[in-house]
Parts: sequence; C-alpha cells; structure tokens
Amino acid sequence: MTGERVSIKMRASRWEDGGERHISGAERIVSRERAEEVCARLLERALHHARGEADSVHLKIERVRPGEITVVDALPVTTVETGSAAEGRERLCGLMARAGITRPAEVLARMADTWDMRGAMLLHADTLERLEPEPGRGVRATYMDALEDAAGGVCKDHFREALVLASKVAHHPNLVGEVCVSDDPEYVTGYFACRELGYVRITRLKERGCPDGGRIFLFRGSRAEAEGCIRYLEEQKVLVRLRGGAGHG
Ligand code: WAQ
Ligand code: MG
Repeated sequence: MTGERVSIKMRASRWEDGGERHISGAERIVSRERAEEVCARLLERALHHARGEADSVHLKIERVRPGEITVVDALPVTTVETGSAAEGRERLCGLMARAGITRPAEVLARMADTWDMRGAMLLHADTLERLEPEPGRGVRATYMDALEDAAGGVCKDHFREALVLASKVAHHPNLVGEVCVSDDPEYVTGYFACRELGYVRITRLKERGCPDGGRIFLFRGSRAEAEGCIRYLEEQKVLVRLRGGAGHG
C-alpha cells in the first residue's frame, strides 16, 4: 500500500550570540521517485524563511521499508474563531480543562520557556514536571507524513504539517494533549489537540509579528512509559491517513 519510501529531514540554523539558533525544520516520508523534488523544496524553504537567513542547512535522507511504517487516521478537525490573542488563550485553557488538564493556565505559562527550542516541551500533565532528556532542545516528533503523497509547493502548509504531527502525537496512549503556537511571526493560528477533542484550530493565539511560539506535549504515565513515549515520537515511522477530508478548502 505504501511502497518504497524515503524519510527526508531538514533543519536550518543560524549562528547568533556564539550559539546555534534554530530557524526551521521539516520531516517527510515520500515515495522514492519524489525524493529529489522534495529535497529541493525543503532546501528552498530553509534558505528563504521568515525567521531569517540560515548559516547551516542539514538534509538527511534515509530509506524506509514498508514494514516499518504504522498508518494512523488523522484527528477530526474543528475551528474556534477568536478575535484576539487573549480570547484565543482563554479558549485554549477551556479546551485543556475539558480534556482533563487540571492546571491549564500554568501549562500555557510554560510556553514562555519554549522560545528557541527545536522540539517540544514534554510536560507531565498533572505535576507539570519536564520530562525531556535535553530541555534546551526538547523532543522532536519525526518520521511522519501524510499517507497521501501530495505535491504541494515550496511554501509550508502549516495546517497540513501540523495535523500530521498532531495525529502522530495523539495516537500515543500516554500523550493526553498538545498545545501549539507557530513560531512564524505572521502565522497566528494555533491549536489544541487530543484524542477526545480532535484537532481544534484556534484562529488567533498570538499577535501578528510576534516571533514567539512553541509546542507542549502533555504526558500522563510512569518514567518508563515516558522513555517509550519519547522513542515513539522520535523513531516510529507513521503515515497519517487524511481521508481526503483534511487540507485547505
Ligand atoms: N516536533 C516537536 N516540536 C516541534 C516540531 C516537531 N517536529 N516542529 C516544530 N516544533 C516546535 C518548535 O519548538 C517550534 O518552534 C514550534 O513547535 C512551532 O513550530 O491549523 O507552524 O513549525 O493552521 O512554527 C499550526 C497550524 C502551525 C495551525 C504550527 O509550527 C492550523 C507551526 P512551527
Ligand atoms: Mg515555524
């Protein structure tokens, strides 16, 4: 069903204040025939990013065998229209509460610490303890794509990529929610996602021009389960079935 595919990972960074600063990253799993074209597109994206010019771009291409891939369904999508960032954050807290997160405002406050992270913060949903092995980097969900091997242009399709990521994340039994705000200054739509509520877009979660953003994965379970969960996020190859229902328009 999935045929011969390759995983392609891109990350772009810049040297700033003596350190490496993350600009953008992407992960794809595409058919072998499309590998070169997708690499060219990701390179193009890396070199022309709203967050600035890259000093270094990494592209990693690996063969993926069909037997290694898990296929999961995309989360159902709904939208909450909000007029201001403050209203968006309030609605976000309400969604977290409905999903059984007991301290939503505190979770949201942690977003301030995701600045500059390449991955997501992994937070215990009840104790709010951080569970990432490398807090400065966070945990990056990788090896995922839509099952439908779509063409797509050079421009990033924020929604499609986020739905793929959120569907992979929500599929893990110990992950009970995800909060996301884009770090792209012009992209103000964010979301909350979990198995029970699906992927809930919030049309305004930050003000235009603001470069802050990040992700928080909410975890419930034991230490040992946290290790398994990180392995799943970083290593399990997942294709997300969009069922033709997702995508713009
Ligand atoms: N795994 C974990 N965390 C990640 C990953 C990943 N693969 N990719 C990005 N992040 C973290 C990282 O800290 C970024 O700074 C932050 O998330 C935001 O990433 O329905 O564009 O790629 O229209 O800027 C939401 C779409 C778009 C809402 C989100 O995120 C909609 C977006 P960005
Ligand atoms: Mg971004």
